[in-house]
Amino acid sequence: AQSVWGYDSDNGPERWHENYPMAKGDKQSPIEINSKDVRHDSSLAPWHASYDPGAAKTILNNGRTCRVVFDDSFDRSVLRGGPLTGAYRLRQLHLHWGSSDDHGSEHVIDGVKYAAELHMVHWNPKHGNFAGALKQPDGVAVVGIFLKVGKTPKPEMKRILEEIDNIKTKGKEAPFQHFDPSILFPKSRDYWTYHGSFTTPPCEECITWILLREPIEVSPDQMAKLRSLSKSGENEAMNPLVDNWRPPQPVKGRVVRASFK
Ligand code: 1SD
Ligand code: ZN
Repeated sequence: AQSVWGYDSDNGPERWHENYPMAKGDKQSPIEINSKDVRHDSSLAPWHASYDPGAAKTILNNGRTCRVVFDDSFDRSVLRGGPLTGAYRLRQLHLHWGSSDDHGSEHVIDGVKYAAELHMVHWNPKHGNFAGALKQPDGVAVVGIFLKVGKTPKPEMKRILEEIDNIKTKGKEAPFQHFDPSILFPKSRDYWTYHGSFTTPPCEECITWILLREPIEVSPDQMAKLRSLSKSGENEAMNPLVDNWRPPQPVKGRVVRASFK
C-alpha cells in the first residue's frame, strides 16, 4: 500500500481504498449529476450563511490544497436552512483545481467539468467536536461552488489569490484575517443536494452536500496563480500543485434533489 495518499498514479484515488476501505463505500463523493435524474423538491428551504469576518484565522498550503481556516470554537460563522437541521459551524474552505481550464472540479454537471471547485466545510456542533461529527451521517455540510474561467472574473477571489505568494510551498502558513467568505457566493442561491462523503481519505460518509448551480467566474491569471503553488517543500524542487481532484464515484441509487425547477 502507498505510504501517503495523494493524486499521483502511485498514491492517487484509484489506490486510496488500500489504506482507507471507506473509499469503496456506498455513499462516496464526488458524483456526476445528470439534470434528467435530479428530483425537484419544493419542500427544500433556502439556505443562509451568517459569517463573522473576524473568524478567519490563517491560510495554508498543505501540499494537497490551499486552505483558509476559521475559528469554530463557538457558533460564530454558521450555515443554516436548505436541507439542514440546525446551525453548522464553518471550519475551513479549500479548493480543488486542474492543470488546464477544461477540468479540475470534483463534481461533474451533465458532463461538464469546471476549472475548479471551492468547498466550504461546516460541522454540526450537536456532535461535540469536529472529530465526533465525522462519525455521524448528519455531521458535516459542505457548500460547493464551481469556478469557471470567464470574462467577468470575481474580484472577491483576489484576497485569497494575492495571499498565495506567501504560501508557495508545502507546509507554509500565513495569517488571514478579516475575511467574509460569503463574498464568494454567486448571485443565485439555487442548489443540488445529496448525501455523500469527504472527497479525500478517509472518505467518511458524513456529508450533506449543497452544490450551487451558478458558477463564479475567475480570470486566466487567477487560475495561473493557483497552479503556481508547489506540492513540495521549500527546499525541494517546484512540483506544481494541480489536479488535486477525485473523479466521480458510483451513485448507487442515491437521489439528488434540486431546490429549483
Ligand atoms: O479535501 C478536503 C480535505 O482537505 C479536508 O479538509 C477534509 C476535511 O477534513 O475535507 C475534504 S473535502 O471532502 O471537503 N474535499
Ligand atoms: Zn474539498
